[in-house]
Amino acid sequence: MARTLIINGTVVSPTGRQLIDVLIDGETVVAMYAPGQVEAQGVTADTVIDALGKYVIPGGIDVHTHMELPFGGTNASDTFETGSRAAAWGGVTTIVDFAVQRYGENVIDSLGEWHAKAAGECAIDYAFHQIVGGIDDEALKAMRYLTENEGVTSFKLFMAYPGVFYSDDGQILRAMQTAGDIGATIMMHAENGIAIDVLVGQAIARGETDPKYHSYTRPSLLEGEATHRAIILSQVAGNAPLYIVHVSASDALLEIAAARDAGRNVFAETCPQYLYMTLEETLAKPGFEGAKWVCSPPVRSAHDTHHHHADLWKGLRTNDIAIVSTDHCPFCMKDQKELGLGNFSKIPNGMGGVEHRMELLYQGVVNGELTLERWVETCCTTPARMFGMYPKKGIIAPGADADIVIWDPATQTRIGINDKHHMNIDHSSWEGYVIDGKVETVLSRGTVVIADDAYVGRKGHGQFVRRGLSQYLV
Ligand code: DUC
Ligand code: ZN
Ligand code: ZN
Repeated sequence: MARTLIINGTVVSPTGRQLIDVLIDGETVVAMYAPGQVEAQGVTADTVIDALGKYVIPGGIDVHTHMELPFGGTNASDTFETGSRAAAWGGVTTIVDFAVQRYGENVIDSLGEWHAKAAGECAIDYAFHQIVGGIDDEALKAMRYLTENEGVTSFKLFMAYPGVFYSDDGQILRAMQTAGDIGATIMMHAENGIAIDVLVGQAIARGETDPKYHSYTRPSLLEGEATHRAIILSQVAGNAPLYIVHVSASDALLEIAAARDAGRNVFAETCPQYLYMTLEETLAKPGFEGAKWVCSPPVRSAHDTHHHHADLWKGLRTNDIAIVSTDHCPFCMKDQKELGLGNFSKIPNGMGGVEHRMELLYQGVVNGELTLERWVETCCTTPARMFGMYPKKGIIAPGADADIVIWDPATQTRIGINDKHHMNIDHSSWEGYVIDGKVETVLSRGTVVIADDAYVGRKGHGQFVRRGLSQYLV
């Protein structure tokens, strides 16, 4: 098997940084050497990568992507092929995507459908969560089956989107009771969709149809309320593991922090759009341009009583928010977002970001919001532990998969449709952002997939990862 040595780099983990050389044999990290030991011990390799002046970090893990998601009468524009390749360009070596069961469909069949979409297509490794859009006796049995047999141990429910993915409180409680019983994690989209639909109907009736009304009709109070309700239901279900996805607002974070202070099994993620973007600079752009940023929960206003950005960064530092994912769910403006011309509620919800999460969060390090170690922890290591993939994924250590990113802190990355942009979307939500630092080289299970500003990977290299239970539960 081919041996690769990465020399002279600074290896970063959640607990520190160290000058250390890394030896890979085939797909696996097999040894790590203090400076001078490679020469002293006569270690040789087929390929030597010099990482002098660079950070050597575990491959990024994005635990929230929606490749090809059917939504709003169309499908997310990245396939597993294009989306996983864009992820590799962004220093991501594992994605966890969502298989979708809608009301009336069979859960196990729907997982099979998602396997068929992804198999043989991916540039990097992939795993699945399961969306359960119709909780009934059969679906509850399937949750148990998937957890025990299929390496799918987390289930997303929606308190939003009535008539599409929505579960009522009784269904949520039953799913949480099952999850608590089998040790699985419930991932919750926490927005009060019933109340939101009333506000949306009233806005449309008043002629308020522009994209910005998407955010005005989904107030942060209704994210806070749903988050509170989800937390209480998980408590009633015996402290069932609960992971709040895509937290966008201080209102929700306050509920999560209180639950965690009380010792509950409550965890949370946020996404770069909620750390950087404001309603005024995105959705409220003139005409229909704001449609590019229609996602749910929405990007929040800079004029809210809460300072959402500052609170979310703080939540990341205090671990009330454990993970940064992207909710990557891209739609082109042409023919897709355009479905909502004249009616914001028909704009497919979602934006693309799988390529830029590592970059945008590294900018948080440069800006003094996070330490280098916390960057690695929130983007690489905790995702692996939260979703049962550690220590195979999420860390550079002997025995781990050789999923490794070499990061150049001395170069900049310009994001934009004519700059760095490899996702299958006709625009970039991050157009014009200039980031300090750059993904230089990416290895997926020992194979170089990005080097010298080129994709050198292969469709089908990525393998399905069977996951265990969350490693944060006692
Ligand atoms: N939010 C989005 O913006 N898109 C897809 C699903 C979701 O919850
Ligand atoms: Zn969601
Ligand atoms: Zn999502």
